[in-house]
Amino acid sequence: MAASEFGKRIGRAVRERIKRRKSSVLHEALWHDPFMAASTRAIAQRIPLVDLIVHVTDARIPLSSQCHLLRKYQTSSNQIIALNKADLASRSALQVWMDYFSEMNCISCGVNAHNKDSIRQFLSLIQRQVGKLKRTDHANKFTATVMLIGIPNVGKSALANALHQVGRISAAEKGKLKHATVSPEPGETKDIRSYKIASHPNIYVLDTPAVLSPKVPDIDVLSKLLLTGAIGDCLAERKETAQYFLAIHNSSGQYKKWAKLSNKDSDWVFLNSATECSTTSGLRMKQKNQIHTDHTQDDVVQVVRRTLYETVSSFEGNIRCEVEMEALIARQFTALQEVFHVFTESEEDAHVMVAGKLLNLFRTGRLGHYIFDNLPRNTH
Ligand SMILES: Nc1nc2c(ncn2[C@@H]2O[C@H](COP(=O)(O)OP(=O)(O)OP(=O)(O)O)[C@@H](O)[C@H]2O)c(=O)[nH]1
Ligand SMILES: [Mg+2]
Repeated sequence: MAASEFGKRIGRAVRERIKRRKSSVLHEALWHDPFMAASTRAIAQRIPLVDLIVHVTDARIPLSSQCHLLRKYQTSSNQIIALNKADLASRSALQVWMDYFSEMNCISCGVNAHNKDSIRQFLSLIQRQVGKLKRTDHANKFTATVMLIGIPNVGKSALANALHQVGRISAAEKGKLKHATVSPEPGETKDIRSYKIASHPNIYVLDTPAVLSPKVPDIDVLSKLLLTGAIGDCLAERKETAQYFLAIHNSSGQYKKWAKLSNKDSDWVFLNSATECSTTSGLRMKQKNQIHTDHTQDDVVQVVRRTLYETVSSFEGNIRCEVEMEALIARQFTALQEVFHVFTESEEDAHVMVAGKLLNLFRTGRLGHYIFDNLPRNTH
């Protein structure tokens, strides 16, 4: 498939860049630096001391985002695999992955760190698991520690904050809420910090710095880590990352659900920001009713979706062929340049800007729901 060729292409570019950096003065700074090595040692030393491990992964890449430190604990009853960012993943495919983990005797749970109900359910699961721990006598006096471990940018700190907030409120405890720093850039958290998330028994969650294996993974994994933001965009050309996304998007058929946004296929009236000012309430109602399933009313998002739909559905080439897919993507870049109002002298600069904006929309879930990993072959 053309999409996997695009993935391999960018995975190779990332690996080359890491290799080049390794032999330069800025030694390994792009992958596994001495700071990460030290924090990994600190985390590994604590693993045997904590009561429960939450292995935080990205639901869009349930395998590729696994942390090498935890492989041997996977089926242990004191580990939960949190498939975080579940809001960005395809719901039905995520259920298949949870069934897979269950067959593997692993406890897994889809979570959205930005959603209180999801966090409440996740907190209940943690409390149930803690409740099963051996110390049933003096249960109320027992204090449990839960450590969040994972690769960069999977949402460990966002989960720590959300659990702390929900847990403290439900425990009706007074006192200031603490805040872990959350950032879209990988590698934000620099130390291990504890946050109280429940009382009776007391449960503390430890937020930790990101862990990556010192061994650079294969190019398929690298490309997915890049696409989901687990490793920084500085490791590849933004344009290539966006091309990879478009190749997946065009092959996935996700664009089909945006047919209703196309002028050709419906009488839906697209309102850009200029016309919206002069709309009547009737038109507003019409728009509201017709896109009631969309969680965003953002005009630009709607035009991007429509543009993607129209460019793919009108394309007559064979998108299974890499060269033809590339031609389609080039066409999409040109169309999106207008949508994003990107006008620069150099076409290359314009494409880099388009790529940045497109990746931002994709990574915030506004261009569809995806799971990029395939289930291991011998199971399904
Ligand atoms: N859509 C969505 N975004 C999330 C979710 N959880 C975290 N994020 C976003 O993902 C980005 C990374 O979140 P962090 O909590 O900083 O991730 P981290 O694992 O602590 O990252 P490091 O400290 O760099 O290892 C931020 O932009 C968060 O807002 C989630 O469940 N859904
Ligand atoms: Mg963090």
